[in-house]
Amino acid sequence: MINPAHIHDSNHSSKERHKRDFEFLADRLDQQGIDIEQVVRQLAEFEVAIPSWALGTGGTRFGRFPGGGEPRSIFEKMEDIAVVQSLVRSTPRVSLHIPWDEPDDPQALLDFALEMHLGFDAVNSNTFQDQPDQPHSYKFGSLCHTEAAVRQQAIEHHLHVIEVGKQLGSNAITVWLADGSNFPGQSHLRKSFERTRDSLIDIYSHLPDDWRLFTEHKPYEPAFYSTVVQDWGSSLMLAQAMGERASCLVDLGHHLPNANIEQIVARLITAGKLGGFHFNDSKYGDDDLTTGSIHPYQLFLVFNELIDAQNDGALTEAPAYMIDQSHNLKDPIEALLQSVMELQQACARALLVDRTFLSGYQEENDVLMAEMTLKEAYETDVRPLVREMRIRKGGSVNPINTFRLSGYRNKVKEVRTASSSYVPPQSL
Ligand SMILES: [Mn+2]
Repeated sequence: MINPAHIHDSNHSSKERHKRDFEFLADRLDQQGIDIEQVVRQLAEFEVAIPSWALGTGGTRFGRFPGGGEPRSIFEKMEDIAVVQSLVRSTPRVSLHIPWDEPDDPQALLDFALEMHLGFDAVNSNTFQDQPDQPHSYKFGSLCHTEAAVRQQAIEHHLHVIEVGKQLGSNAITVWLADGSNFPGQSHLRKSFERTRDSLIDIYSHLPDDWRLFTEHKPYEPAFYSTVVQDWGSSLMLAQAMGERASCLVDLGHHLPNANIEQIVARLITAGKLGGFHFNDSKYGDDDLTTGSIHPYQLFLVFNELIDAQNDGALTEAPAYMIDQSHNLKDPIEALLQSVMELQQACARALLVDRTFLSGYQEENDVLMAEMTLKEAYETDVRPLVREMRIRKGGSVNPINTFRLSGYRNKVKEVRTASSSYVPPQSL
């Protein structure tokens, strides 16, 4: 673990410089009529879950290059997530994947999590792979399958995932389906969607009263001709068919190039069906790169929609936020720290948008000034504000630097030796 004294000492060395930067920004924002203290408080409320599969080195179908010291069990993954949380202070919950990280003893895992001051966010099902002991194959789909017995097996898997989640104090399930086809004619486009809908309605009918269910769309891969839940429209239809506690989850990498994701977010808010996010970034497809690494302006524009909707009451329930990335080249903990810092900055920038001005310019059709109002917030260096928030919550001014100086990775490399039973993490 990272010793709190190490974080304190590390912060202390940049204390004077940070103080000057923060005061400078506070003064600048004050001139714009923005109370920096209020923004720091709002930013402190932002939380994003870490998935249990993001702590190991990811890979592609061509290869995987593990860095050493990777967690071998869900308990070691929890230790790494606690390290991330101790430095950035926005990641108090874990999103578990079943069966990859299914605990033998859920109570023992819950006790361990509480010891680490961690909780559990949405649980994730998996019907995109066959498990060794299952009677039916998902080769031709799961909830959409032509055979009722296969659909029933997939439904029961989801009920099992919910049961495990209940024991861990989770209150939501995210459903991403690989169901689809590779060739025209392979499956009946309408009927496969209707079977999926009916299977989901069955799962939803067993959902505990205080739970939510999120459907996650994705245009292609592994299915390359048609994917059953391929876009936000399909996802919305499913959520609407299920009922009030079902909503849509937007994975930023699950869109075709140049899709206007912030507008999709706005549409789902209008429909009252925006349930959650998977953050990552992409250049071409579901690339699962570090959040904000390719399209930081898009990330800001997504947060702009969220803050706008939060302010005017259109967003009644906070979406479930999660980071869904594959770390092929970077140290997974460092990549997660970087992603959380990007999210904190995007959120902070969106909190600085002058919505009175923006709304006025929109009403007057002053295109240039409306755009400049967004740019004014986006181009503000919010790092002192974000650092201040982390300091106040006991975190680090410079999380990556503090992490490197702690020597954590080298320490766990000594303890965590390779295990043949270790399953490399993947990304959803
Ligand atoms: Mn995802």
